[in-house]
Amino acid sequence: MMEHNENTAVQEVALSAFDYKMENDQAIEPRDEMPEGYRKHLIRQMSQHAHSEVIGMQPEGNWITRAPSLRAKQILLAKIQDECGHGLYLYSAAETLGISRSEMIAQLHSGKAKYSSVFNYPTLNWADVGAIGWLVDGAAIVNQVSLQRTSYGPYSRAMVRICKEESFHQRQGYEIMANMMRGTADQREMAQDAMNRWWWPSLMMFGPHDSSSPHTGDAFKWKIKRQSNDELRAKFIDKTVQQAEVIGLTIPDPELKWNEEKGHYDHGPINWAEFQRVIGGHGPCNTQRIAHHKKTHENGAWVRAAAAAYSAKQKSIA
Ligand code: BYC
Repeated sequence: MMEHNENTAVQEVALSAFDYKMENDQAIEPRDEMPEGYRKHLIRQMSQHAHSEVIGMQPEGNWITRAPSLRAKQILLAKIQDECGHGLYLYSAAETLGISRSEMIAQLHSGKAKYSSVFNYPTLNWADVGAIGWLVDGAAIVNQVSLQRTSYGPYSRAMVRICKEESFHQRQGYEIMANMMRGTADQREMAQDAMNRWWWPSLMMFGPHDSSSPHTGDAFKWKIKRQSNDELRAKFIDKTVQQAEVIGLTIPDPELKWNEEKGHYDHGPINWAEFQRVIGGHGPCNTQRIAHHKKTHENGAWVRAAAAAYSAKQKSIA
């Protein structure tokens, strides 16, 4: 009984240290005591973020062998490798919260863990590779720049590094779109068509409106999110409208209008029924994305076995 009381007292002191750090904007580190809800919230978000980076390699990977020039191919390869690296930083950061990488992968395969809705749409042609880099990475940066100040140290530090690489990705996509807009009428039409298909899924990346986002309350309380889904979406729209204008692309939203009072663009309604369908597993490519991940994971079993055997051997020598 005595021991129990002492443990409880120690835990209370540790949790008030958590509150102190929160109030004073100090990073929470892996060895710090933290509320169970905080730990679970982060595991959910960070693992889904990691899965998004890795699944996000698939739509672009389809175009490595079909890139229109050696230069374009080299750049695309480097970008996709970066996405893989981002996934690895994020899995490692999430592991500091007490979940293993294999558990996270099992949750992805069983459908318990989500990944970004946007990667369930197909890449039909080269303009789509441009639209992904420009719009999808562009949306990701807006979200991730904000996450650089998230309260969990390892997540925040991973974001700093990821954002540096992500800004190159966004420029890679914009360059493809700008080049196509300087090309033939057919190329301009392809670029506009890709824009039309990727615009709305990119807006959905920021998640539901604040009024229907169940996790936002806790995320703000624990300083995991510093800006809300709608605030970040508005930021993305404002900067992208200008970039579209410069290269002559039209945003596929007849209701898009500058709102002087708010200092932001107003936009038309987002199709949330489509969003729910896609995150519920019924988007155009959900089945294909998970099947490919499972197959690749199984094919990689020998690599994991070899790494484990090598590590055991090193330990036995030491
Ligand atoms: N897709 O209460 P909410 C990249 C889910 S990849 C799927 O607002 P939260 C790249 C949400 O998880 C970058 N699901 O949640 C890679 C929750 O469901 P659960 C990916 C979504 O967490 C390769 C439910 O809806 N970035 O850069 O407060 C090539 C309610 O939502 C989505 C990140 O992952 C969605 N779009 O806010 C190119 C950023 N939206 O978990 C590029 C990290 C919402 O209860 N994540 N849901 O089953 C975040 O910042 C936040 O988790 C979100 C959602 C803003 C996404």
